[in-house]
Amino acid sequence: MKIAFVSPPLGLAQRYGRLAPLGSSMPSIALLSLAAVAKKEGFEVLIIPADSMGLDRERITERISQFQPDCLAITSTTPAIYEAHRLAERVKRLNNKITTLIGGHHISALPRETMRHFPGFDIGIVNEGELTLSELLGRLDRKEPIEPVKGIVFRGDGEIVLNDTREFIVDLDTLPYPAWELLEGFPSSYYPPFFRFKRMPAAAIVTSRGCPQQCIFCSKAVFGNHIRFFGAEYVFGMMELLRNRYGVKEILIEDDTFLVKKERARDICALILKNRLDISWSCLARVDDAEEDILRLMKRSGCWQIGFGIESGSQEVLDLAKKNINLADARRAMEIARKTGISTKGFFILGFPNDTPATLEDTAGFIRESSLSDISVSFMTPMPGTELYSRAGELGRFDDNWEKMSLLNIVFIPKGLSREQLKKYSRLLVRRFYLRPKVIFAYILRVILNPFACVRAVRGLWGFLRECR
Ligand code: B12
Ligand code: SF4
Repeated sequence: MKIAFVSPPLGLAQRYGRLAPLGSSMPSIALLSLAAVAKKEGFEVLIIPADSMGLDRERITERISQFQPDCLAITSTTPAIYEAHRLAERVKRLNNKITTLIGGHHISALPRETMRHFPGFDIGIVNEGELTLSELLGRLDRKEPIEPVKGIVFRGDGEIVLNDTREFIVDLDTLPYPAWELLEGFPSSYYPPFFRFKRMPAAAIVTSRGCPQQCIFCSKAVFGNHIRFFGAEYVFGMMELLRNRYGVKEILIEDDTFLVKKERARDICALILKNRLDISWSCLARVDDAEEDILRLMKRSGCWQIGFGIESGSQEVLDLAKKNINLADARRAMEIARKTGISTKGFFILGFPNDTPATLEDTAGFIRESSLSDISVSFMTPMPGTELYSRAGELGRFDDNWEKMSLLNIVFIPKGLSREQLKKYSRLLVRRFYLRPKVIFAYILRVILNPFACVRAVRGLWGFLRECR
């Protein structure tokens, strides 16, 4: 049996708006992991990372008609779900016998609604995918009924059937490494977001799944409320393979929060140092996990940037969002990073349910006084799979339009604010942070030292200036 794994053609402009030249074209980690499992099971596999390769529906269908798969396996977030469905319908028109599978955060958050809304999907895979996919493909291949497969949603006799949830994988190290060997043009054809790399080529990995925190704006649909880890040896093995076989020099660790288990992080750094693996890397962490000794070790092993989800400069806002951090922790984490020579990127959100002009001023003030090297500002988006999704209508004006939920559009306006105010503060924050001599100088220096960033910097500058207006 042949399976084509595809990410929907959600272009950079749809994801990043005017800042498209600064966006990311990294291939989906989910598809790489799932394709590796299908390949191990003996299936013939093709990966089409359409969003990363900038392919439109027509060019994807061309590739699909050449490959002639039995199954089309699509991954999708919420904003990509309409594109995912357009693709599924198009492929069905091409050959009605192709079984279309859909997995990822959106179907996991809203299994029945999604199947009802999108008739072009035959089977939805809910939550973690590898074990379910492997059982499902086996059954489809042997032409056995799929009804007993846990973790799927499908069309029964005129009704949508949602099966029992599948248990999570107990030992993540039993999974094969992501199937980078199946990616056309890997690694040189794929690039990370602007300034999330020091060197090229780059690759993204995950070294854990899930997060034990309960922030009301973060989707828990796939990995639930707990965290599981790949072992340090497994993680180092992936890094070594990327460096030695593919020449990757930059690794983006895309875990929700890399430093939860510090002993493991220490072991990973120790393995990099012991084996003198020449890589630069970055990760995301919670501010309350930042400690000086581990950050020093990370720096020595090649870590140059940590992204912190600080979200707001108002403690009341953080408390209502169940972020479970305080602003003193955030300041302390930035100070430790500065001392250890690791650059920091802060993620902020505007439009929390209790945000007001005063709390947005607090956020602007916090950012301006911080030692952050970079920021990312987005609008509060109550995504399916988050606690906020079901309550958003009571807490403000909520446009439950999945296609618009890219974090760049305003879909939620809390009671204390207006759309104009949110837009105004978004521009103000960015302007106040970036249009400062020290930040401009640091950016010019980074572009000069980073030739890969030059062209994108020039192309992105115009969009950036229009964003600031
Ligand atoms: C890394 C990352 C990115 C990277 C992606 C890099 C890459 N190409 O992989 C970048 C920065 C580009 C990105 C962009 C966006 N992201 Co993002 N991202 C993540 C993050 C942190 C990790 C994703 C990941 O790789 N996980 C590891 C893999 C293995 O897990 P997975 O993707 O869930 O896949 C598993 C299952 O879902 C399932 N599965 C998935 N697809 C399929 C398909 C089939 C056929 C099957 C059988 C199973 C299956 O099996 C997989 C393995 O178990 C998650 C948070 C998280 N913890 O998941 C957010 C997350 C996925 N992103 C999110 C969002 C909102 C976005 C953006 C809209 C934001 C933006 N404007 O930039 C865009 C949308 C991009 C798109 N094309 O749709 C939300 C999605 C919420 C939702 N309801 O959809 C998340 C969950 C963050 C959050 N906590 O709220 N993102
Ligand atoms: S926002 Fe960060 S800390 Fe909060 S639940 Fe999501 S990953 Fe965990």
